[in-house]
Amino acid sequence: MANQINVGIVGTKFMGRAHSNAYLSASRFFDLPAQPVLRAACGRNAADLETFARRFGWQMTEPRWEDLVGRDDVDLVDICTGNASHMPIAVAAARAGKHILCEKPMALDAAEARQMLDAAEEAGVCHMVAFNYRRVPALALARQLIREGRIGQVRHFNAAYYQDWLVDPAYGYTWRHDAKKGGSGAHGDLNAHTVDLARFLVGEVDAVSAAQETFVKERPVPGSSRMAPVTVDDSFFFLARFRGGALGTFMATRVATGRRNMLRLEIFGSKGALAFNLERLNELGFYSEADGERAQGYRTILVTEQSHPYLSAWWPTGHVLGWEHAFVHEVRDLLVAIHEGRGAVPSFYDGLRCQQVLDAALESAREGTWVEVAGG
Ligand code: SOE
Repeated sequence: MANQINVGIVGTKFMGRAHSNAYLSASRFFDLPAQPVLRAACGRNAADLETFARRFGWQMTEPRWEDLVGRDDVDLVDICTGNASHMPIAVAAARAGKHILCEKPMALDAAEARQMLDAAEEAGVCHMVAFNYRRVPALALARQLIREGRIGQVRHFNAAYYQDWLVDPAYGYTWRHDAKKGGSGAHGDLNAHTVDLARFLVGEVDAVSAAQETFVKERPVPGSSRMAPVTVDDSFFFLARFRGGALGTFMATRVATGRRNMLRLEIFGSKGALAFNLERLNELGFYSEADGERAQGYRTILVTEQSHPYLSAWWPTGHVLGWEHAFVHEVRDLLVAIHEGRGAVPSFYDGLRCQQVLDAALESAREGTWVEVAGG
């Protein structure tokens, strides 16, 4: 059969659906050097797994991820499970010689991320962390404009990732509320995205100073009359010093009442600025000193031109994209990297660097001091 890459996916919930859709769309809208084959899907609930496989066209199902990673007819293992299982699945997949796509956050901490990177490098497989927002065209364009010097030297990177699905204290207890299973709360879930974007757009973070808070201390356990203690943050804020001298602010919260999924960036440079809001993801705010006093002001770039990143694969100018399209771009770039036998970006190294920043911020929140970021 023509070039193909056989995919095995672990996880059939939100990210499993987003990734499945991405493989199907990538093969329809991009000229791929190798076609993704949806070979096998693994999930804990048998009924959900059968529905998932049928709906997205996964050819086989596996009840155990240990069996899926060992299949000879799987080339790429896609990890869409809860945070605590990322490391064991990725290490097993690497040892079985499989390429790996792992959802964010990469791991529970930098030590696990290091194990994943070492296993993948030792196996010589392609590895990527699914930081999908790098591949929102407006943010890919932002990186181009920054690299071209259009805003001059970056002085501030201000990031907020606001959600509000945990405002209600009656929202039931899940693995995301247990530090042993989630690593942290909004911090690892949402700051992971903005720390990766900070590295993508500005550069390395050298030192952080953090504060965290859990506003709802316990939550009802679904299907029981018990309450369970919440051992992670509802909100996690930190200041950052970048290697190039810029200052940054990172705010992640899942109790930002009324903000459903607002990832906001403001990047201020010596000659201009950029602004982004995920709830208006086709738009990029741009301010340029070059416009002069009379014509100064922020303009909104509608990022739907054929010359904009990824857009030539989609619709005519002005026809906007959705939240799911960044995942299509992500798997397209991964499949090309695998076919060409080269590394994918963001790799497990990028995932480790992100985890090192997250870990330093957690230490800072505990100690109440500035903490230098390890590694790098
Ligand atoms: C929940 O906070 C969540 O699904 C995150 O886990 C995703 O990474 C984010 O893109 C949307 O919100």
